[in-house]
Amino acid sequence: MFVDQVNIYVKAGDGGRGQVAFRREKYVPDGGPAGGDGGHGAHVVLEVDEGLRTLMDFRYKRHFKAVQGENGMSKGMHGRKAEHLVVKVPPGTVVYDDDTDAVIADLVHHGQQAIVAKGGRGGRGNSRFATPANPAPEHAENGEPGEEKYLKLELKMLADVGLVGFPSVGKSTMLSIVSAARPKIGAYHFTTITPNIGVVETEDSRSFVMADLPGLIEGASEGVGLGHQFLRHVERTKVIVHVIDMSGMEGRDPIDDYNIINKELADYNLRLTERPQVVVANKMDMPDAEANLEAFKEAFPDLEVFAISAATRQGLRDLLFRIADLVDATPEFGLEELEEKTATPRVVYGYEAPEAGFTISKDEDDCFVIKGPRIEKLFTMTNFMREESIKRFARTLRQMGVDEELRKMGAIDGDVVRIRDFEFEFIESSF
Ligand SMILES: Nc1nc2c(ncn2[C@@H]2O[C@H](COP(=O)(O)OP(=O)(O)OP(=O)(O)O)[C@@H](O)[C@H]2O)c(=O)[nH]1
Ligand SMILES: [Mg+2]
Repeated sequence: MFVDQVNIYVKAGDGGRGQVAFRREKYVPDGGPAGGDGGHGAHVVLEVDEGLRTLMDFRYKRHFKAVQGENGMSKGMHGRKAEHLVVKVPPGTVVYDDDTDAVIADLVHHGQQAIVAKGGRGGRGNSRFATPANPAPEHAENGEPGEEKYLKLELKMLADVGLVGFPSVGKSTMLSIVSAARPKIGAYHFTTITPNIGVVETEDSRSFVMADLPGLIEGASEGVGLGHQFLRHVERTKVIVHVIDMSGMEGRDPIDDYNIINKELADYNLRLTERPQVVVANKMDMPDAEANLEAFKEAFPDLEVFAISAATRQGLRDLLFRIADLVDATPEFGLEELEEKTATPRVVYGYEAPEAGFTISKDEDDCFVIKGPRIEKLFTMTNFMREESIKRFARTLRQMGVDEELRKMGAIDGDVVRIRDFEFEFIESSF
């Protein structure tokens, strides 16, 4: 198992602004309020797409912003609500709130969705604020801001592709040049003891997960050279890439190598031979490689062989295309086991009302600073261009006990009070 991880930022759409408007009809002298509500802002939604295998796409795009709700209009027309932003993730993606480390969603099945940032409610238009005492209010709300979050996406991956072959044929070297993985490479046998894994991306933007499995030797299927443990890894892959050292530099014949490894795979589990296999002739930069390849092709005339050099990076492009084709075309093996181990499907639709509490502190410049989620939200939803909305805002603060608290802290007329980047004067019992 290997964990792929990315950090992203999501911002849901703000709600649209509510409208202040009045009816102007021919025979109605003083029309009532007719400002419509703003539309709701769009959510950011993550959705499982079983066609995705990795979190590769998020390396290039990490910011996701959903659109705002439409503003309310006159004649009682509400703004349209915005279309949700759906972001596709591979099955098995676990979503964390990066600030708290809490799990927000555990996405397993195709089509499963989780709202990771809630769109803001549309602001109410003035028709909603009419009361017998104030039948023509000049007040409307701004839209509620959409949630924003920093998320961590985590994907536990199994390899799609396993690099199989004798020790020192260049499996790890190959993995290191086609992915960001940095496995240990050595001129001695069994350099790799536990598999390394990397995400490979082809030129046509397909991606798959590849592992450099430990080297196999004759008798591996009976346990020689830790064979069982090594072969177990092969069982979990879809496609086998069989790497052969074509230079013969270690004194073995590549034809024998090919036959021996295939026999070990078959002896271990016949199902391994059902797996598509891509044959790679490596170390083609070495002097005897060309001649050995000729002989190899004569021995296996029907076999497709990809001649490459991991050292000089030759021949890799077509090889990767071929592997990607096979990964796309091959169904999963041994998925039953995998599903048992993954967490139970669970989607958490979190909603928390903003906390009513607030804090007041005194800044260096003697200004009173008010903080608190509910107050700050109220602040952003208030249109300070309108006298009536400002009064309403002040009234709500008083109801919440802000004025009293300010007074306790010694605030007097004319003192400056700040909420976010907005400053105003404290005036006792002004409203
Ligand atoms: N000349 C040449 N040497 C290579 C090439 N690919 C790998 N090597 C060398 O072969 C040796 C073994 O490479 P590794 O990538 O560690 O081989 P491995 O198959 O992962 O070996 P194990 O992990 O021990 O099974 C190293 O010294 C590499 O530098 C190649 O294309 N040409
Ligand atoms: Mg290795």
